[in-house]
Amino acid sequence: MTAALALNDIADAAGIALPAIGDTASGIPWRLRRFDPRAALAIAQRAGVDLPVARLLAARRVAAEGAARHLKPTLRDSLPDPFVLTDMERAALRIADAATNGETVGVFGDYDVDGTTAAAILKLYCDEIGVPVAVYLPDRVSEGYGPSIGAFRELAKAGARCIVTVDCGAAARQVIEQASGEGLDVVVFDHHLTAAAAPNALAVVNPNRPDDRSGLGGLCAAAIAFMGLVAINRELRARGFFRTRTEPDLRRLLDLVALGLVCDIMPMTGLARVLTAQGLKVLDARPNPGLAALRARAGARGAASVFQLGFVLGPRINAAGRIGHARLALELLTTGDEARRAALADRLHVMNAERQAIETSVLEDALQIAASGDGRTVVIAGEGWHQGVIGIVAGRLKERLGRPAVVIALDGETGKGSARSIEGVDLGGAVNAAKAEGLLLAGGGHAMAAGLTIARSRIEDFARFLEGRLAGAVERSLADRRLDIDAVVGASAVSRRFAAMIAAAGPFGPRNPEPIFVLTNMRARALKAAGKGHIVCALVSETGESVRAIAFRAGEGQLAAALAGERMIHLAGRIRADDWRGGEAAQFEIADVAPAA
Ligand SMILES: [Mn+2]
Repeated sequence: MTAALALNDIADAAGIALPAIGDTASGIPWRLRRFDPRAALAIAQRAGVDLPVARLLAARRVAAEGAARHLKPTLRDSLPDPFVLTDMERAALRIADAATNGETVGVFGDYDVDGTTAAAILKLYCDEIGVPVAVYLPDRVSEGYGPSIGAFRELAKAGARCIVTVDCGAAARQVIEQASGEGLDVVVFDHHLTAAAAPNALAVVNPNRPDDRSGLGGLCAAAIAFMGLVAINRELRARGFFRTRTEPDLRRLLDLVALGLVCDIMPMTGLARVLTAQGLKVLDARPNPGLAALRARAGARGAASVFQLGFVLGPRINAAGRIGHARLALELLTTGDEARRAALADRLHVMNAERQAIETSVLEDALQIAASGDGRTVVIAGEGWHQGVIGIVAGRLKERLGRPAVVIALDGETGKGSARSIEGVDLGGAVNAAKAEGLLLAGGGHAMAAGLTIARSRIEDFARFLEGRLAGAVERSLADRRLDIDAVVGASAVSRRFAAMIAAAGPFGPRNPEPIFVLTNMRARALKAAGKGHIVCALVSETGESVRAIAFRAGEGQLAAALAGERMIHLAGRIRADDWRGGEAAQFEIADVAPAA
């Protein structure tokens, strides 16, 4: 029996309820994701896909007309004319002028993954077409985020009259106006939402500026830079630039674009999803040599995946900017020297391990301090904490405690803080309000993440302010938590074939969540510890069908307890190809467990 047949009876019953369950191991109730059964049927008919997959697409609001293309995303179908971005034409013409005149192009980037990959994309392109290029990436600690006049002057000294800022610049009004006054043409490739008016630059390409109508607000800086290259390449082709040179194949840069998109946590919908899907193919077939070296050094196995981008390559690229300098990562991604590449991959790999060790030690300190508080928000400050890891630690703290967390690294009489929120709690808004109240020296951010500078003497006041402002929203957010289930399936759905069908709806990420399925009335047998706290087991159905399953990082927590003892249970989880074992293997990756009532 094929997976599809086994699933049809379930998929047809659109209104099927979840089985009666007891308390879940996570403590979070399960809820069946809503979808329109007629839309699912239309998708199944128009796109010729099995109903279970049509149902996933309907739940993700994919239209029937676009469903076939959704499952085979191509740039040809999805890439808009880059000129739909406000100011892109001016930007492309200026950079094309630089190329035809043999001018040096200056690039000012950022120390995070998106900023580094965006800078690398521009540099690789210029290198390939023989245009001199100078890149400046700021130091996270000594310079901080965004351009400075000093950096611009350094690029000017290297010969650049045209400077492209990537992943920054949208809020750098003063610096850019000063640079323009000194005769520099500044082009901004950014995606950050800012309250202030766009700077008076030669061109400000930013899908999130108020007068942009491109609808591409979900692109990161690396993707904007890629759109820029599409435009520049077209312009140079029209000027006959490639009559005497080979035209670069821009698709080869897509693995870097995908890395930027995933690490900047962009919504996996629309063009961002298509670019990521194509980027993953590039990473498998003809990867950036630096990424290939890093992947090999990390011992990553199996096909390229969003997981590899976000959890293997991303952290290693980021480690450079956190505890070394981002220029190491840029060099890894752009050098033509194989020995140098291997040395850099090794260095970033080691730096990442160092970063992990620092992070663990700060996290342990922070958790200890947090244990003494009982608020709905967490504000923690410490002496001697590495500024490069406080953002990650705030994120971990938020995950562990299920509350918004602010982590402040104190240095003398002031501290720099990083804040991470939970769904539905506007932490950035609260930080802005605290700044307006005079509690902060500096601060700003988005709903989910913010940064701040604070005087040591105001930390308690700030903590009280945050608690007063956010406690209600945190309570509501915690009470509303649900695990969204896509469908209840039979054991035979855990197959390579079905896993491949689901994967075609990916890559998954924000706004395109990976489907979660429920297996009912199973018993977990042959439990084995594996790797770093994982549990591997066989799930056996009432009719004796057996499914291989794994619970990652289950350790000795609630999930492990719920799996033990061969009780009758329901399981929520993902169905994936098992690249570890390879071949036709598939497995059920357990997300949560509930006792069968
Ligand atoms: Mn970015």
